[in-house]
Amino acid sequence: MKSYLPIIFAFFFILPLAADDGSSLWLSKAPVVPSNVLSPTVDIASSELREGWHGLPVNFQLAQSSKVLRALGKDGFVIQTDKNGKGITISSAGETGLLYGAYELLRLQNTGSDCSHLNISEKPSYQFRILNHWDNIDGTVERGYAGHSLWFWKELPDKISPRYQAYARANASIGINGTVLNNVNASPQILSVEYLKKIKALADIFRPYGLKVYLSINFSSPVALGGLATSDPLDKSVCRWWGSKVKEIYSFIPDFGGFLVKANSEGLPGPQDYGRTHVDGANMLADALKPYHGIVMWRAFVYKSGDDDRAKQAYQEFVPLDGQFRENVIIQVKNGPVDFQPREPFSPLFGAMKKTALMPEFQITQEYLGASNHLVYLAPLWKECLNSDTYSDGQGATVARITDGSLYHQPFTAIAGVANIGDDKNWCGHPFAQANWYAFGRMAWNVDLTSQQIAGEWLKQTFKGLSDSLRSEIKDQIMMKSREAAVDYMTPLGLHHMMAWGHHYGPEPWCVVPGARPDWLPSYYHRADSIGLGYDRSSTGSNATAQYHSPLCDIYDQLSLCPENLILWFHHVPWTYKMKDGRTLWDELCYDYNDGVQEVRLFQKIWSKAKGQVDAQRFSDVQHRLRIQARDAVWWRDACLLYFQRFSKMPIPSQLEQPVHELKDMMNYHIHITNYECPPYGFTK
Ligand code: BDP
Repeated sequence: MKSYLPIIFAFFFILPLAADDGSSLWLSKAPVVPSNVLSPTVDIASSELREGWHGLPVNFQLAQSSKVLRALGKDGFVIQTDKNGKGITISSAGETGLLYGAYELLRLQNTGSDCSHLNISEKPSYQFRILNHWDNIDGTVERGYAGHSLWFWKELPDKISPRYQAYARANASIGINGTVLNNVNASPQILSVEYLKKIKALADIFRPYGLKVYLSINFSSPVALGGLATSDPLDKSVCRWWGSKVKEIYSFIPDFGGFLVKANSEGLPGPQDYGRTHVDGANMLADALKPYHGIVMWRAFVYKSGDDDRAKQAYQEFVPLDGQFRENVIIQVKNGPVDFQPREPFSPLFGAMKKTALMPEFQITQEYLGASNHLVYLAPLWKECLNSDTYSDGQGATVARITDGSLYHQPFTAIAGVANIGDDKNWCGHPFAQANWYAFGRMAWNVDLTSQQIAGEWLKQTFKGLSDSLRSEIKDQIMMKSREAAVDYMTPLGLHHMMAWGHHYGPEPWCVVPGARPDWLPSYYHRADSIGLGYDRSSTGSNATAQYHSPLCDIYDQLSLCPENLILWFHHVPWTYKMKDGRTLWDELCYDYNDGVQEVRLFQKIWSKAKGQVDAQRFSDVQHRLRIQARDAVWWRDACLLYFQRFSKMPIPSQLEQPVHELKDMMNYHIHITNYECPPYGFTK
C-alpha cells in the first residue's frame, strides 16, 4: 500500500489544469440564491457565504440605529469575530453593506489572509462608484474591444441573459454600485417607453446587488423624441417635458440613479445651442431629478475647434461657473486635460472648482492603450492622477481628497470608469484586462489601496495555481511595469495623441486627413520641426501652465524644472537639449522607445514560466496577445523614431536595436476596424 502513494502523487502532478475560459473572472462558483428568505440582498450575501466561505459561522446584523454603523453609511460594514471566538458577525446600517461585508470576507479568505481574529471596519471612499458603458442601442460598443454590447436590447425585456446577473454579482463583489447603460453619445431613443421597459428589466436584476441604473441622455431629446420645437433649457415646455419624462422613468425604476450628460462636446447638442450655459442645462435636469433623489453627472469634456490650446478649454469653460450648479450636479472630469492618453498631467479643473462637486472619469477600456491586445494594468495611471497634489489649498489637496469630499465636503461624491466589458466569454477580451475592471472597483471603494495590493489580490483570485514567487514576479515585473512600458513604446516624455485617425490603435504621427479638425491630428500635439519636439504650453506658448496652482505652474513652466516624463507636454524642446542623464532629447527618445520594446519582451519571458501553473487556454491566450504587443511595440518605436528622425536628422544610437520596418511601409499601412472590434494583429509587413 505504502509504495503506491508516491506514484499516485506523481500522477496528480502531471494532470493538466482544467480549461478555463475566464468567464468566472476573479470570482468563485456562483451560488444558487433561494428567493426571498430574508431579503433579496441578504439572501445573496448568505448564499455567497454558504457556497464559498469555509470558516466560522457567520451572522448578519442589520443595525440601522447604531451610531457607529450609520457613520459608515449604508454600504459600509463592520466584520468582527465574536467575543467567544465561535462565530463572525457582519454588521451594517444597510443591506448592501452586509453584502459588501460578505464579499470582503470571501476576498480575505481567497487571498490567504488570516481570518481568525477579525475586526474590520470599512466605509467606501466614494458614494457613487459607477461604470460608464459606451454601448449603443444597435449593439456596438464605442471604443469597446470585447465583442458586442452585453445588453441584448432586441431580446429585452422578454429574454433575460444569465450574464446580467453575473455582471451585477461581479460589480457587487468589488463595490461598484452604479452603471450607466448607454453611450455618452446618446441616442434619444433610450428614453422611449419601449427602451424604458427593457431598462426596467435590467434594473430589477441589478437591484438586489446594490447596482443602480443610470442613463446617458441626448440633450435635444425634447425635440428628437418629444416632438417639441426646442430643447432650450429655459423654455417652460422643455422643463415640463423633462419633468414628466423623469416621472415616467421613476414609475418604471423607482431607484433610478440619474443622468450622465455629454453636451456641447464633439458636435453633440447642448444648452449653448440656445445661448444658454452648462449651468442652465445641468440645473434644469437636476431640478427634474431632485424630487426622486437622482443626480446629474455633467461632463466637462468640451473643446471647440479653433485657435486656443485644446488642453485649456474645459478649464476656461467651467471655472467661471463654479458655485452655480445645484447640489445634485456633479461635474465629471477626465483625468487629464486632453483625452485618456497613456500619460497626461492631471486636469487643472480638479484644483479650480472648490464650490462644485467634481468626479474623476477614468477609461478602463483601452482606447489609446492597445485595445484588448496589450497587457496594460491601469491602476498606476489612475493612482498617479488621484495622488497628484493640485495645491488648491496649500499642500495635500490631492485629486483624491478633492473628489472624495474630504477637502471641500460636497454632499455627493462619485467616480466613474468607462467600462471594458462586452459579450466576449471572458468579458474583457484580454484576460489581464479583467484586472482593470477589478482595480477600478477596488480603488473606488478604497482610494488608498495601492496598485500593488490590488494587483496582488486580483492575481491570487484569478490565477489560483501560480506559485508565490511567480505570482510576485507577474505582479511586480509585468503588471506594475506595464503602464510605463506602454508609455515608453507609444508616447514617452509627455508626447500624446500620436495614434492613428479614427480607431486610435497604432502609431500615425504623420497623419493628415484633408479637412479634419487640426486638434484631432497628431501634428497638433507633437509639433515636430527642425528645432525640436513638443507642445509649448509654457508662458511663452499657450500658457496652459498658468491653469495650475503654485508651485506647479512654475515647475511645469520652466523647462529645467519640468518633470521629464511630461516635458514634451509642456515644452517644445530642442533635439539637442541635454536631459538630466546627460543624453540629448533625441537620444533619450530613442532609449525610451527601445526600453518600451525591451520591457514587453521581458513580459513574454516571465509569462512563459506560467505554463503549467495556469490553465492552457488562458496561458496561450495571454501568450498570443503578448506576441502581438511585442510586435506592436516595435511598430510604434520604428514609426515614431523614423518619422521624427526626418526632423531631428540625428542617428539612432548604435548601441540600440535598429528599426526593422521602412517608414514608407508603415505610412502606407492602414487597418480598418469597426467600433466593437479589437484589431486582430499588429503591424506585420
Ligand atoms: C474620446 C473618444 C470618443 C468619445 C469621447 C468622449 O474617442 O469615442 O466619444 O472621447 O469621451 O476619447 O466623449
